[in-house]
Amino acid sequence: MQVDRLWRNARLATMAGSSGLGIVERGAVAAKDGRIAFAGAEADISNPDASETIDCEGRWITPGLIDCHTHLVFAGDRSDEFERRLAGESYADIARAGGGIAATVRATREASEDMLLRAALPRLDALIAEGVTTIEVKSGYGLETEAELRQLRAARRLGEERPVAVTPTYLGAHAVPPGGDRTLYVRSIIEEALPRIAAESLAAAVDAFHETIAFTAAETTAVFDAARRHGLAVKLHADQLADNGGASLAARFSALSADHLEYTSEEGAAAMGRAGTVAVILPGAFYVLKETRKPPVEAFRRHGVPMAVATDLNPGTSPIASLRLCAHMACTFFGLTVPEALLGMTRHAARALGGLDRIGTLEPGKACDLAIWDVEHLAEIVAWIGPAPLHARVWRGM
Ligand code: DI6
Ligand code: FE
Repeated sequence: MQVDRLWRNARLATMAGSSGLGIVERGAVAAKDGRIAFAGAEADISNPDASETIDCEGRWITPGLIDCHTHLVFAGDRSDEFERRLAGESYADIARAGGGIAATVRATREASEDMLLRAALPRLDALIAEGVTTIEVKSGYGLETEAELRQLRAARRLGEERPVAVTPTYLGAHAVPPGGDRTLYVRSIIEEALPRIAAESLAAAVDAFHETIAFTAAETTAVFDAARRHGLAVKLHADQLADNGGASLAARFSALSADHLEYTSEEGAAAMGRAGTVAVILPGAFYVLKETRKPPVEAFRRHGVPMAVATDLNPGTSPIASLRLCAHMACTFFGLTVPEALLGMTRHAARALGGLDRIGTLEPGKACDLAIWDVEHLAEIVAWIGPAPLHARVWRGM
């Protein structure tokens, strides 16, 4: 077998197969033209002829990590809101006083595409430093067509500036623009923004914030119908603050994922299971908002709903640029097991992006995105808070 690079003397968690982590002791991975040519037991690779061979000295290799829910591109800073919350104001109080999402919208509208890009890069670099090789990035802080498109273009450029794959999502339905008319705004999403985003391939999916404080089921349905007409996948911020039937709505549209889900009912979880919709667990916002209601993890297990874990990185409710910390919190707060957390940052996160055929496991034909860990036990990846025990990160075989 003629390959470009061969990583040998490794332990693999391939995340492949229908259950478990796909562990291979004394394993090897080979890359050719940026893709995985081989992943398995070293003894099974026939006549390896590699331009470069790397001895992993028994280290663990997992697929590169995937952060499948971020709001990474925005301008401005809201750490004043952290202090205000410490002084007793609630997230809702601050929003009513013109802070919250509206504050980020003001700053984002004033920023050029270059400024948005420059502001986002350090946050992206923090994720890259812990082994992330694919991120999803949502718009939703422009709330007018041009500003939304600018966010999506900045997101796309992140993937030109750094060795990382970026999956952009259009979240025009994040909030009604400050001072705006909600009917007109939803119409502008459907008639103005979506056709342009589809024509310019600026987003792979469409998301909406379906909550009492944001968009109704009827509005969300109208946006999703339009997304479908343009051949775009959908995802949903669902049941974060109350049970609004968000999980069932997402399932009705065969959404790639429904995200947050703290208040999701048993029926909602069952509907997601039938639809194959991934549950994206976001403990960052739960922690920052000091919420107490936890997502129904046991119901997701019972109904065979794959669980992904993501940062929800945003300047308000989840100012967290560490996917590993969020995996740690998903275990501590919500009771995920370490294997569930690891699958949630790889295989199931890939599925939440509609990308399981390309990324998320160590299998021939997939992108050769690897995280090589300086750990004895895989649990160390999730157990420790602080710098990642990452030995090396490989993106597209390099
Ligand atoms: N879920 C959230 O918690 C937020 N957006 C969303 O879709 C909050 C975003 C912010 O406060 O900036
Ligand atoms: Fe979010």
